[in-house]
Amino acid sequence: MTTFADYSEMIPNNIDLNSDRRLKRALESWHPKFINWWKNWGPERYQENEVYLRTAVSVDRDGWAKFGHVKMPEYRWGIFLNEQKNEGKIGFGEHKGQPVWKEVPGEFRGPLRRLIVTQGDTEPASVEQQRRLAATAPSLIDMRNLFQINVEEARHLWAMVYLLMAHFGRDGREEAEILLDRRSGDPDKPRILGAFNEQTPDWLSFFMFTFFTDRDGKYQLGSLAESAFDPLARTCQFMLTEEAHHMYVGETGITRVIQKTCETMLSKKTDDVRKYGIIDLPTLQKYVNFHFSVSLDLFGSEQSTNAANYFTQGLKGRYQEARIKDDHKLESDSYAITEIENGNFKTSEVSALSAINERLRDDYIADCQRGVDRWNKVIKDAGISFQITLPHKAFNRQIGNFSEEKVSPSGSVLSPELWDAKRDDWLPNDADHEYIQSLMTQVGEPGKYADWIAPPRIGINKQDLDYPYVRMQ
Ligand code: BYC
Repeated sequence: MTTFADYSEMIPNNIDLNSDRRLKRALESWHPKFINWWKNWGPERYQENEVYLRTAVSVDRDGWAKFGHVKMPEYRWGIFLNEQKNEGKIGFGEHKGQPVWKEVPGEFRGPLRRLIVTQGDTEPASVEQQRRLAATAPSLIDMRNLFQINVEEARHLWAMVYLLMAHFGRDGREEAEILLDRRSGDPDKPRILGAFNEQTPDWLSFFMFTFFTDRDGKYQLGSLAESAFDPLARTCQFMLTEEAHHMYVGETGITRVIQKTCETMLSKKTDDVRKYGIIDLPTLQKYVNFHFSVSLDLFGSEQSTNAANYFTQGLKGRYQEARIKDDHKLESDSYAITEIENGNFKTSEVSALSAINERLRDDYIADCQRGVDRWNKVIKDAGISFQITLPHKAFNRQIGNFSEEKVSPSGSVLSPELWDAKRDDWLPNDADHEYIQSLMTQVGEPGKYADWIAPPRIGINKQDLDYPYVRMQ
């Protein structure tokens, strides 16, 4: 076990942790509980293996990505705030132009705590969802990427716990404990948001999750990164640099699956690639349908008083608020939202403030579409006529206007009976899950890959592809 001269060295930070005795004490008492959670609910096995991980030791260019082999429980989970931007002025809402808040204003304690807890809850949830995947990793580089994502999600938990402990007193310390107690998928103490109680049982689901659900993280963190509560804004700005890598793992993971599928379709001259142990494109489409629709729910209802209040109060902005050309108050603006009336889609203009969630969801959809276009280019370049499509916004929704409706992926409003009869054509069914599961076997030799996925284009941090990214003994 590595020993450190002081706690601040163990927890790399730019918050001057050593001089804040109360915060340091609170974190020191939470730390062993976190490690206990990590050992019990973090990656199953491999805790004693050395993994080639990136650690952030400072926010500057040289410090945010230090690479080296470490055992995961000895990872240095740090706490970082980005440098101040916007000259310290609030960028939107009724306090626009006023100085940002260094402390939580009394009247916004409740909603800010709620936002931070909701964000914080997703981080350990995703680690719990992914804890069994190493046993079926398609290569060592993939296993390493999984662990990198896991330690960084845990660091994001630290980031939210820091905010709770530094700014919310005893309530914050209690919330920090509860963040370790809720459990993904546990009916008695579930994680807060729907998608974080779903299973991630296989690597196709993992790549889809990191493409679609981590992208919700990008948009939600992007909105919190605008907050008038300065420590929250700057914490989220730093988290976004890590989030980008998670989405990269998802996007390139699916690209590699598509490459292998297309190669096999061409060499074997058939669409029916399952008999060769390859993932067929229609199955991939079903996984897209599932992960996209579940992730759309994470944006909340189309019209939300919570969201309107968060914006007006300056707690949560829009994605890249400063780049939007309007008054940043939205008091007299409108936004188009869609609902279903008597079996038909109907679009109407509503107050832009109430539709903040919908606008963020639309930004997210456009971003997903850009990724899907890149996947389709791989298929097209192979000369295969198949297109992956995002299902209609109303398909398979549990939250908001469409939660009581039955809509097909192409956007037809259907009777519940008809929808149920078609469900297995649109979403992964038991046989699909079983087939994908049957492909999942671990490949633990450097430079070797499972048959259903192509090798990545490049290694990590300029290392070769056959570098020992995880030391297996
Ligand atoms: N599941 O007014 P509404 C990430 C609740 S991902 C369950 O429409 P609001 C990551 C809602 O709480 C990013 N419940 O919603 C990715 C409310 O409850 P109450 C996570 C839901 O408040 C991968 C009621 O329904 N960060 O970082 O405007 C790996 C009415 O809701 C759901 C955040 O989400 C749901 N899907 O918006 C690791 C940012 N949706 O009041 C990490 C913080 C809504 O009736 N969170 N409800 O009890 C927020 O900004 C907001 O809470 C939400 C909801 C956008 C989630």
